[in-house]
Amino acid sequence: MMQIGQDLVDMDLDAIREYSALHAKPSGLVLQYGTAGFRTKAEHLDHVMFRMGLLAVLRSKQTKSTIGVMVTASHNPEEDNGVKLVDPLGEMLAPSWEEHATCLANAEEHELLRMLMDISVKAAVNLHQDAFVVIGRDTRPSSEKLSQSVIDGVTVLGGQFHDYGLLTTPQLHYMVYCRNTSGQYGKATIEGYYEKLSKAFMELTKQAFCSGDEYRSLKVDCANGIGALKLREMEHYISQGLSVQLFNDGTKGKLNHLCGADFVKSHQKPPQGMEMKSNERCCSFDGDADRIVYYYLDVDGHFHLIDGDKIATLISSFLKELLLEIGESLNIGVVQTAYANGSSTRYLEEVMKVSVYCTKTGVKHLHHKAQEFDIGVYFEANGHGTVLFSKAAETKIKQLAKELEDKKREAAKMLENVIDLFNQAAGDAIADMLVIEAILILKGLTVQQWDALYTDLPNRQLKVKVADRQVISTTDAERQVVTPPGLQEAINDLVKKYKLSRAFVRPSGTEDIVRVYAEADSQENADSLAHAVSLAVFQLAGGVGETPQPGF
Ligand code: 16G
Ligand code: MG
Repeated sequence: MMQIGQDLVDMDLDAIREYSALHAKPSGLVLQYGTAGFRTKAEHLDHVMFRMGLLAVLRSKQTKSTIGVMVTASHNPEEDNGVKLVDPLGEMLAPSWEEHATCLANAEEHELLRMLMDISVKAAVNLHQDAFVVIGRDTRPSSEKLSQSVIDGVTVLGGQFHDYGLLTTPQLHYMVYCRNTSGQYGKATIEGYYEKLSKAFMELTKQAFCSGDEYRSLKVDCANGIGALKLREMEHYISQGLSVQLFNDGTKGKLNHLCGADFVKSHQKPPQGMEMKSNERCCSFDGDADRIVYYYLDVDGHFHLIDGDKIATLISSFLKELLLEIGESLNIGVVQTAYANGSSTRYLEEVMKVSVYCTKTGVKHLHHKAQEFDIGVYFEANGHGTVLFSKAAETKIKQLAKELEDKKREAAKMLENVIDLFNQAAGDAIADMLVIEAILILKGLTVQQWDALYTDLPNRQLKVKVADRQVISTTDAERQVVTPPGLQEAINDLVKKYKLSRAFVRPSGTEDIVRVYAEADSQENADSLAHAVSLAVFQLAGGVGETPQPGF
């Protein structure tokens, strides 16, 4: 204790106090390190950014590794912002450090030094260790200034840093991972990222039989965000295999406004600003390019959404075929959340015969579960996901790619390229897009054929405002309500009234609301069930404001 206290003295307490005052916390403001970091209106975040700079230094010292800090609020409105820390292997911050982050962000000015000391003691941080932090940011107008505040926090604690400036969230994860594996995984530069992904993509698709234009062109809605800048930079690396046409590239519209993956998925309609002809393959990224959904208009002008569930299905069936070809019985597991469409789960289990698991919402939960398999495919319905290969599976595949012959060898090489394409960390819209495009080209599948794998059950998502959303607690991967009493029984009774129906509710981890999900045999029934469940939430969980109305 004394020793740590002494170390802190070495750290120039006056400078910390002085800098902190320049990034003063509005007193009384309380924020949580939520599902994906801190997220709120940008004007409330200056002190949080400074303090996350401080925390990143402590985490870096503790792990003796480079730590990442990403300034973004993903699919939230342009006025919001947020910050999250990236752990040494490109993973989400460890849960115990999420708690430290919350404590540090909420400490009042006069408690800050004490809090830094507490964290250092609790986490056994060696304050004499060097620290290195890498920083990235999205295109929000507030991001540049906020990332400067992160840098202030890093430097005042004596940490060194590299500011990558504009990056997608997955690109920052990539940089962190590269730096902590001494470049073995790839070069920790933006060119390194493009080279690694495009090389794997070009190799994967070079055998493709189908090379017609319809297979090689794709329309991309970039949500007016960072994805547009980065895809434009990457375009020429992949142009021989795929031509991308960018929409909502940020030159006119507002970030995430009426566009982007979250808008398309939750409204189940095309983004504004995109010219769609029937049967053309289109996709949308979210504001920091870690989510992707596909869609198209059929000849009657009907909109068809191809969400994360169908992406997981396409990818896992491709991987299964390749494993069959090389004759290796590596186990594949598919991880979903309660939002996965019932049809997708049935198709994966009954037709494809793969094991499916359900976890709580939030990439870290899916990621954790996916690590249990040789090959863990995980996607949230909202389009956030990736494939994880265990180290053993990766080694095995790389060895087979050398040893096997003919077709088997080709299959093993393809798997090797898939490994190289998927980012090691949480999902990456660019990597996912390249894998999906490669599979469609290789299998000669049109977007309609992909869509026809199974038919989604009609579904509806609604939000309900309540006084305190924490009164709702859940179990069974959020599929059952525990409190308030009576709510689960009410949901059960409502679900019984419809065919092929299912419904659940959970407090949002990113907004001050309760989310309601319902699916049933028709859109009308899904809507009606969702509305009835919203009313039950409103009545039993302390609804505020207007009673939920039917109709959308
Ligand atoms: C965050 C999560 C996403 C999750 C969403 C749920 C990460 C990187 N992102 O965006 O995975 O689907 O939150 O939001 O974990 P909700 O709790 O408001 O429904
Ligand atoms: Mg995102």
